[in-house]
Amino acid sequence: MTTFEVSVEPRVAQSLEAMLLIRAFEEQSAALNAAGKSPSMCTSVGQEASAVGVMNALDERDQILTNHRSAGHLLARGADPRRILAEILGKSTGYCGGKSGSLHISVKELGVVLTSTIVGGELSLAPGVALSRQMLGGEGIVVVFFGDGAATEGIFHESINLAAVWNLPVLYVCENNQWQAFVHRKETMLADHISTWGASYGVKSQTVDGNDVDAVTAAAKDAVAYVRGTRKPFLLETYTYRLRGHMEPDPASYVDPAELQSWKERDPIATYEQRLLDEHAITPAELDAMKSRVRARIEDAAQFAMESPYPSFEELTTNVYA
Ligand SMILES: Cc1ncc(C[n+]2csc(CCOP(=O)(O)OP(=O)(O)O)c2C)c(N)n1
Repeated sequence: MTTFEVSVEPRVAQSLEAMLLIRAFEEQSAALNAAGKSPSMCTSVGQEASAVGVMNALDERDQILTNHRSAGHLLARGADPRRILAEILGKSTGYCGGKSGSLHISVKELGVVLTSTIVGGELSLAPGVALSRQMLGGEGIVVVFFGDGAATEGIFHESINLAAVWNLPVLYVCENNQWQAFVHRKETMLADHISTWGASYGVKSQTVDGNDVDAVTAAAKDAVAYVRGTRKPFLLETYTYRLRGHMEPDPASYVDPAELQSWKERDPIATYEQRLLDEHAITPAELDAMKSRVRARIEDAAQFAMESPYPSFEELTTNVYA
């Protein structure tokens, strides 16, 4: 876990530093791609409060399934930015030995079962992972992250219905970032909130401001307590916005500039920084120190990933299934 040298309240410091780390990591990944030094990846810029707030509510007993925008989830869970970046670059020091890249990464020791690049794939697996947890005993729950696009697929409805009928401890976290690759959410669904769909399956649901890390933390803590206590599913929608294109590089020329600007004004990091400064929960000097520390970690991660070797030819057929 990260330790904090600043004197601010630990949870506040942890949330802010984790969001800064994710943003810096994603911008570094995008810069490496723009420089031709990295394959493409999907970033989660703008969605940091959702990742950090939900992870704030989990503990080591819990398991996570995530989607193609997973780096933020992994970092918020405490994964090492060096090893995620190395994985994206296909290096042997990555979490999966360079074989997964950004789209299939898993981190067993942190309970991250998988990243699914098949939209909705994580939803098809979540009830099964939860069922195995139930049968093995224990109090761990399963958290599955998916987008609004995945929610419009049939598999979301099958997954949550099964979890409801079988009483499976799954926290469904829909990160409604308004975009589904190059298609706006409004073109594929009439409802504004995916959480309204939970009632159809008898599942308790809530929408939370996904750009407010404290609000997400509070809502996720309530949801986790419910799932852990009742062993029933819960649907939490974090209402947020994808501030970069779908993938790198993507100039996102299809995005309405006015809409983008309105969400930039609600940037989860800038607004949180300002709130903490206004409340004197952090000083400008502490904030600067935090940012320097994050920058140093990301520069170190980039150097580590770039200098790491590719897997050897002998490793080609190890740890893979066919
Ligand atoms: C089954 C499937 N269909 C299509 C794609 C191509 N694709 C990748 S990401 C994506 C958009 C998914 O939208 P959403 O679930 O809202 O997630 P977001 O990208 O907004 O985070 C699509 C269509 C895919 N990977 N898998």
